[in-house]
Amino acid sequence: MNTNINKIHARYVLDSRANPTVEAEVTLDNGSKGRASVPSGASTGKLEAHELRDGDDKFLGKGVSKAVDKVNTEIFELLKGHDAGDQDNLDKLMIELDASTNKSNLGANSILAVSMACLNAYAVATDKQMYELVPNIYGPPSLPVPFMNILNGGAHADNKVDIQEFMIVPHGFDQFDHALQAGVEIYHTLKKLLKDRGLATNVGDEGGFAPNLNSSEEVLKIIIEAVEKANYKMEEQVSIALDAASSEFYDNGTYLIENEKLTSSDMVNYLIDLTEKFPIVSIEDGLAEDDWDGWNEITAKIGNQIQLVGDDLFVTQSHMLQKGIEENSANSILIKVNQVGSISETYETMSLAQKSNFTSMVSHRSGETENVFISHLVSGTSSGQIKTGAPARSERTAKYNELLRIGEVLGLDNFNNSKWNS
Ligand code: 2PG
Ligand code: MG
Repeated sequence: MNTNINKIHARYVLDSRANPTVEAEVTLDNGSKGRASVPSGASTGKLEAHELRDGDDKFLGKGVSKAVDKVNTEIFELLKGHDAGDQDNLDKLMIELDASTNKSNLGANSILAVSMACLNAYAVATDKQMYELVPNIYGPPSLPVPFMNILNGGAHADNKVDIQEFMIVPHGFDQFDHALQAGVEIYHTLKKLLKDRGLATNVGDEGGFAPNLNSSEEVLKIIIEAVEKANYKMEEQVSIALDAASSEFYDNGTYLIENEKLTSSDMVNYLIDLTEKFPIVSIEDGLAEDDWDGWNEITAKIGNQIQLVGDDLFVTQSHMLQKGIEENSANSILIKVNQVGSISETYETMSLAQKSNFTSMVSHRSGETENVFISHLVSGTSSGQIKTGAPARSERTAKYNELLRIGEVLGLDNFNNSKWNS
């Protein structure tokens, strides 16, 4: 079968925050078509691959017409006639044409849209699901434990909560869909609890509630109440994870959290204290991207019990992860395809993580589309962990719904939860 690229066409579409983003459509010689659109972050790491935006007066500077043009001209000319099944080659050609260190010439948004659309087209052509084309980095395909962000703060909400994401981790279930159901029931129970207390039930960018609570402890207490009221057992069935996104409140060696100024060591102790008081199993970006000493300190102190996930710290890039491995700065990496900007580099980073005994949590961005590639990425690599927001807002549920569909093939009981169940 001829799966060479015949046509690539890009357009702008809108993401979940009313900003334009790039969508690419790839047509192969045999007529098969694939399509993909790219997400966009708000609390971005400094070293993320470059997102090419127009910066003019349209869309408040956020237009992507330059990125769309790059796909329709330079990238199409480059990839025309190449086999859509050779992902490494396609990505390598685009990276070479870009020739910058952070994809600033073509834009990571242009490159990634094409990279994912080619995989999608090849899956259509070969009558496969995308997860079947993804390398089995951590093991044979499986369904992940969902890290469901049910309460939003930080840059994702207009409230006073400093920690960006409070996630429930429904791990103590025999099937993925039962875990999802628990997450949904807890979400609704939390909504009712907030309402009963006269607190706002409007939601943040990732679908979690964004009430005006004053401290992380207050948030954690109400989440535990919701879990128990929904008739689930804390720890045995459901645990808690955080994304502090602390680069957002770190300046000049100081963390400004809950109206207090903390040194790096104070911040480490603040987090350790939270893990001692609450059933927290995973903390992402507890320390800021520039605070490597803080990362090393927290990993030395609690890295053997708590998953410490580097997001802004590693920006999904293997050379940054390598530094973290050498310095023992974390034990897990967040995987966001647009932080690195191509599928094959994402695989490379995840393979390095796997070889180094780091876990990988596959992640959405706060600005999302209906694209479901990450559901296939997490299932195919068998990384066992996905965070893709609350079980609300269609751009979030699209990912959970795709996992339900994948589960019909893999078996919904093919649930990769053993890490969390003692
Ligand atoms: C994060 C993400 C996704 P953003 O910090 O982990 O939850 O947020 O996409 O805004 O970087
Ligand atoms: Mg993060």
